[in-house]
Amino acid sequence: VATAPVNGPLFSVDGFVKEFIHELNTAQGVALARSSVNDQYLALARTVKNYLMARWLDTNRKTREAKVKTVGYLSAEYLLGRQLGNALLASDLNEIADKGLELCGLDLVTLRNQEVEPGLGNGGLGRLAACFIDSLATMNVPCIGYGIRYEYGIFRQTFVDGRQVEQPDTWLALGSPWEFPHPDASVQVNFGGHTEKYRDADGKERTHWLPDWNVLGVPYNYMVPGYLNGRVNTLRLWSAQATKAFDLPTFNAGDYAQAVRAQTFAENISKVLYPEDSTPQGKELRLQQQYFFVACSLRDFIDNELEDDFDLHHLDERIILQLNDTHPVIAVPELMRILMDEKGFDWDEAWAVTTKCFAYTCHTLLPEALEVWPTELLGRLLPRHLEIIYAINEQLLEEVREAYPGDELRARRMSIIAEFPERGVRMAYLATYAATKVNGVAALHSQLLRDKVLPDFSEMWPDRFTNVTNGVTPRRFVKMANPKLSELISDTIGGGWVTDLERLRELEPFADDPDFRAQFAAAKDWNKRRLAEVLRKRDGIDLPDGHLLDVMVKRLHEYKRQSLKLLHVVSLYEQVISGKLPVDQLTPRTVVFGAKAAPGYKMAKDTIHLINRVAATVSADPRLEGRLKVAFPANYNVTLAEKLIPAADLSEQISLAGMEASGTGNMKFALNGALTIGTDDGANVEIRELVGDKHFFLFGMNEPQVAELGAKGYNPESYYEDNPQLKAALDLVLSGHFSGGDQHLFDAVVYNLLNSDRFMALADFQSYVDAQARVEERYADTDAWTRSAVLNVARSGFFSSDRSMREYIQRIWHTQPMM
Ligand code: DL6
Repeated sequence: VATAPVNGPLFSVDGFVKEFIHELNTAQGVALARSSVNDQYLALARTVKNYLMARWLDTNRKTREAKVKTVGYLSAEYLLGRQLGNALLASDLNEIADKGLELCGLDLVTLRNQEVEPGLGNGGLGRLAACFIDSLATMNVPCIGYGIRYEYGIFRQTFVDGRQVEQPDTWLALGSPWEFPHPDASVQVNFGGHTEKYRDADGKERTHWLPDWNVLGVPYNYMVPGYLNGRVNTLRLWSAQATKAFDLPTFNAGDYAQAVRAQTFAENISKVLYPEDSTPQGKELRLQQQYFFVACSLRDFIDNELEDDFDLHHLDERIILQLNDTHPVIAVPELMRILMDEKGFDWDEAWAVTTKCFAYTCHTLLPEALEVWPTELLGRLLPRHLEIIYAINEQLLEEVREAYPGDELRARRMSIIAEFPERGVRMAYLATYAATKVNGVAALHSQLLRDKVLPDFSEMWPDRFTNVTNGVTPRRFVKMANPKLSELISDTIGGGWVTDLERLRELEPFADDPDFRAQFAAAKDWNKRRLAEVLRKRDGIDLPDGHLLDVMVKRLHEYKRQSLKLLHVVSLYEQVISGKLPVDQLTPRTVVFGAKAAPGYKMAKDTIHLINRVAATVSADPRLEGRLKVAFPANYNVTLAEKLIPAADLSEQISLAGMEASGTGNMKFALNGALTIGTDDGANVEIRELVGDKHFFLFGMNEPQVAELGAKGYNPESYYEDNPQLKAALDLVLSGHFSGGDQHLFDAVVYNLLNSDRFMALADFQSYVDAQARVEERYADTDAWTRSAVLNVARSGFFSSDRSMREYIQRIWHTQPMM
């Protein structure tokens, strides 16, 4: 699908070198001989950007001219990862850049490593958004990603004495070559104040919002290049600025702090990403962020992307606004407000348009992760929006009462306004009522969403609910992250799989080909050596050769059950040091954890501390003879994921069934030839169905069993009492063995498991240990293991985000790719 060259000179190595040196000299103002690695990286980034530029302008022009429907993806998070490698891949410039830089005496890998990744997301939800926009560009589908340009992204995690200490993420400090600020296109966003009623010229009652403060949203555009297709979509992130730079008289009077107070206040809005994964903090600033970016985005689309004379009654013909979780849901009353208060629509007209323009994706099952904004706060920040929400709710309740006469309890259950523990707006209900479609992110999740989270809504509007199982981009997570495996796949079945991932199926017969398996295993070994080098340099961690690489990387959360993995490690260790298990019977294994905890989440931080203490003790104990090692590199991020996942043998997906909405790490591991040990949760269910039971290590209770145990009354301590292996592991922690003799350091973690264990780690312990024994058995048979690994790759093509996007397009968005 290569397109005609748009700006020619870069197509030759000479052309590349000229452009690169030109950028170095003119944009960085240095000669090659005097340039730093950062100068070189910036010049290279600009060179690639220049190459993409003509395509970007071309995409924008054609899309405008075609007046086609665009996807407006509204997401508070985009966890993009490094940009350079992806841009080189998308534009097929890797080889030219490599050769050109060599002529300059430089090394492409070194320059790529100079880039600081924009960590504008917390985890799965933000990374999913990044995968989706990559797929849409690759599939030629018009899309604008809208979000926030946080000055500080997800915190940089460090460990001090094994405890997590957060550092600010200064991703912009060394320059940000990928963005295009457009202060000239800034948008004003209002907050606070009150509303007033008045009569318009036709005598109709209308409402004014008289806000009392405002900020400016400055758009920063980023390129989203499609893979080798010449399309470059746009990601538009908003940065908050004060409407007034600073107060000059106050400044001149010497009160410098007061002079910039308003500016600081305004700019705080896009200062920092909320480091929360699944529990909302009732923070005013967060609601400001949410309204800020959706208000900017709607204004931008209506004023700048549509023709001046466009009739907004047909807005749905030009945009579908996808709500990535509840964070952007305030866009619903905002669109109603624009249509009614600014464009003169009646309520019914505005509602008819609004309900055609939104679709909502829910990404959670945890009740505490469903946002509820106190009406007091919402009314104070956005008084007009609260009025509109009340009116929407009245209409909803009227419909409910009409459909279920006399069922007042149901009406109360379905109300958008919660009355307890305080009066608040249930954003998920608002989204569900307003959206054309509501989807969960894996088959099991969508079913539980219908049956348990939104049962009344799904009963009343069954057709509104659908499932789209998540996916990941094969460009970044296979082609770029795993070059050796990609080469092997392309040599075997051709290169078409990169944009048609189901073609990986063609690899199935090769699982039985010893030659192919040997090459497959060689690629895995290469990835392990590459990882070893990264961890040595980055973290001072030595990765032993020849170990089963057992990896658990994801946010630290109790429901994900890092503690269960840790109990397994402690148990293996305990059995060896107590003489129950001869060390030579232990499968040589390195367990790698990677996890950030939300800074305010004490249990998660205590668990990190314990993991680090166990890692230090186990790895240093000579009795283990190098057979068991635990590594916990700090600051797990997309860049590290790209090295860790391709090297892994075993993927740990061990959440309590019914808790993980989907997971996307699980897909990345399977696509890179790791076998999964996992529960029947989220997308694990579909992975297991596709790769086959034999090639997936299932353990633990399923969701109905979890529900049954919960209903019966769960007593974690009984598992401790009844299972000597589990008891010995927990007792070892309680003995102070991992805490220099301090018997109470980890009380919070251990007694939480013994007394409460909300996510039933102890109930699933034995089943997990048994599954790990099956893992070891299979691993001992190298051929059988590699065969399973090949089949995991061959059968995981379904998990491409291109497939997810196709499903959204067909069932939710009804957009068309451009030719
Ligand atoms: O859908 C993307 C991702 C899922 O894969 C994870 O299972 C899920 O935990 C995550 N959800 C969130 C929830 N945030 N909120 N609210 O991050 O979404």
